[in-house]
Amino acid sequence: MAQVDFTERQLTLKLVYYGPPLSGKTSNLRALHGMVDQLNRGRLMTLDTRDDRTLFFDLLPIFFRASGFSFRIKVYTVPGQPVHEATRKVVLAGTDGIVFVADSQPDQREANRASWQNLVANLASLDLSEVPVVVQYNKRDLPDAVALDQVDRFGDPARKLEEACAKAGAGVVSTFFELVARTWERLDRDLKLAEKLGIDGAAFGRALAEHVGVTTDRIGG
Ligand SMILES: Nc1nc2c(ncn2[C@@H]2O[C@H](COP(=O)(O)OP(=O)(O)O)[C@@H](O)[C@H]2O)c(=O)[nH]1
Ligand SMILES: [Mg+2]
Repeated sequence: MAQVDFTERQLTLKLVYYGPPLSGKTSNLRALHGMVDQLNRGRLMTLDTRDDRTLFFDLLPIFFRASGFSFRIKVYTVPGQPVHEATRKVVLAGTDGIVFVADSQPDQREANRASWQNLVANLASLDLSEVPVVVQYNKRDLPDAVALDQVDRFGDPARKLEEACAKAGAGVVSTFFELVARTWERLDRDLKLAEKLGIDGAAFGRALAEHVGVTTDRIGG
């Protein structure tokens, strides 16, 4: 759960990008890093092996001030390979919100499904089943991408889906803001953030948007 420090007037959120191997989690973080003002971000830490797969995790810290409060958002990715189960659990612990990056390619359906089931099981075991999950279908640029009305909605036919071409940066910021909004909503319900911090979700989103390039985020443009 988010850490609120009233003495230091500081709130720290932890967000995690989850999904099967090579779906584009690190690409999301790279694109996001490129769209955050330099003054408001820390170093993007990525740790890739030679075959392009994340070995441990990536971390992008974002920070900004609003209403006399310091906000820190720590954005992580997990390694997707089944063998890295222990790392995934450690990264997932205490998370406030999740983006599930699914791969749009038809041959990745099973990998998406396996990773989703792994996420659901890990959230249950960490007592995090109430944490908001935003589903992003990435690699929409590929010619064989499964049509959006035919993709897996992971058990919820009404589930809202985000579309992205993370490699080109499209859809990355809108996914991130959807996650931030849903995370705030949920924390506000449980921690009465707006009341305690004197800033509501909309104002929080606006303050964040001043430092993250919303205008550069257009699918196909
Ligand atoms: N065509 C296409 N390839 C992508 C896209 N996003 C990521 N990739 C590629 O998919 C591979 C895996 O991406 P990466 O971000 O490392 O995936 P991760 O394992 O989930 O962190 C890389 O070769 C990326 O260049 C996309 O939107 N479109
Ligand atoms: Mg990665």
